[in-house]
Amino acid sequence: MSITRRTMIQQAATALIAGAAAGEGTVAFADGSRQKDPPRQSGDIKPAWTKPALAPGEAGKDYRPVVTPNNISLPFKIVNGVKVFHLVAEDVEHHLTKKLLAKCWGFNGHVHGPTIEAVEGDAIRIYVTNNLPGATAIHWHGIILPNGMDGVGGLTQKHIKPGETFKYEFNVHQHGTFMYHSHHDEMTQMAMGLMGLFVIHPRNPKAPVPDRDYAILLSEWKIIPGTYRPVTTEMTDFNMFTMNGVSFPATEPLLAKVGDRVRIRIGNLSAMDHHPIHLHGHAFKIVATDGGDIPESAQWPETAVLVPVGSTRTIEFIADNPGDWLLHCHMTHHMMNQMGHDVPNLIGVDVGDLDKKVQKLLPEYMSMGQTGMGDMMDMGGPANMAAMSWDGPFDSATVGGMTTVVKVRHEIDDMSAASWYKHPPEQVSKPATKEELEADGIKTDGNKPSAGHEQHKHN
Ligand SMILES: [Cu+2]
Repeated sequence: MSITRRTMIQQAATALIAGAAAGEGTVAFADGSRQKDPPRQSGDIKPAWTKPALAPGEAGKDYRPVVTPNNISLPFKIVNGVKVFHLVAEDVEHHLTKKLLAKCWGFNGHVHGPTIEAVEGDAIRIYVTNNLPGATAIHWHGIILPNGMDGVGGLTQKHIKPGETFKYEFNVHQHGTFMYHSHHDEMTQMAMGLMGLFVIHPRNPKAPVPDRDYAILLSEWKIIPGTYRPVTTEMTDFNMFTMNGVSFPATEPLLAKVGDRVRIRIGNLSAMDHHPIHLHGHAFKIVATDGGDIPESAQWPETAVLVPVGSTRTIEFIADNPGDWLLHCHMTHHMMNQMGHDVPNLIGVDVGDLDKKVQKLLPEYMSMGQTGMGDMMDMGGPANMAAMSWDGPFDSATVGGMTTVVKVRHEIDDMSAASWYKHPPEQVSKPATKEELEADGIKTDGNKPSAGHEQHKHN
């Protein structure tokens, strides 16, 4: 008997009716066969937040506070066993670098907002006051909580209008690195800086507790040199890339003593870019995401961790290599500050007396980039602009943007953050002497060593 579409539908309908008649727990198929429901989770299915809260976790006893470079942790009060926080969304004038001031939106005078710290089992109450010119709503990213506390403007709550204060209440029964950010007019409000980190410490840690615990939030901005307002409609051409709201060299270094277990929590709330964050001088393991801990058997060694937009990655390593080690986004355009963008490519171009001619009309004109961007240095430009280079301990340096330095030392003191690593002299790369070159059989042509092969001849 040939099965037509009609008979199939009829059979399916009959099967469904039969299935329904047979009661729940049966799945019926079009051919009339029936199968038992796959086994389900048994017992009472409830999300973690329904568990009763524990006594508020205490710093020093239940957890070691996290360090958020260039920012602080949000203070709180304990009222009847509940940790009470108060975030105020407001205008904040904020320096992305020493020379670049921006008119942003932040929380409690900071860009981004201070880090909220809690302990697994804590009962939390967060008041959010809106002192912005427009409505907002604040979402607790990655935290398992009642739906009406999720902070999505319009979907799970009314907007927090200017002047209003809303109350969010939930128990946290998870640990890890999470975030908070505006979830109303997201494109505008997140581009203006309305975001922060939310760290929940484990109540009874199973993994080793780190000696150094740092938290970094990545973001990206478009700020036209000479102006103060972030361009919130930008989709692709961002020109400032920040860690905790600042670009190198304004980023505070991460200190570690030789032998320390170092944890670095990295969240990314950039508008459009995932960032591969690379650490020099050490290999690390990715131990957690904002979804939870990664079992040790599933961790593998890395030197760069891709932190996608809207996620966190936590890395750990033992600091065993003294020095000043860069920690930076490996996208080269994300290691630049403002002026590295939109410059015409003049590499190898002889501009001759072009500058003199143009300067008759535009006295401050200067050609840039004939040997790359490194020669642009700090050549002035409009007021309120991030510098291109800075004075390093050896030479002027061009790294900027989404960059910081992990300073690993045998001893840490008050000067460690401000001072550069003192290298054993024999361990620093320096110009090779004629004798050294000759001893290793490297031919030199005057001052220019040759690689020892014939130059390719081009017609
Ligand atoms: Cu990047």
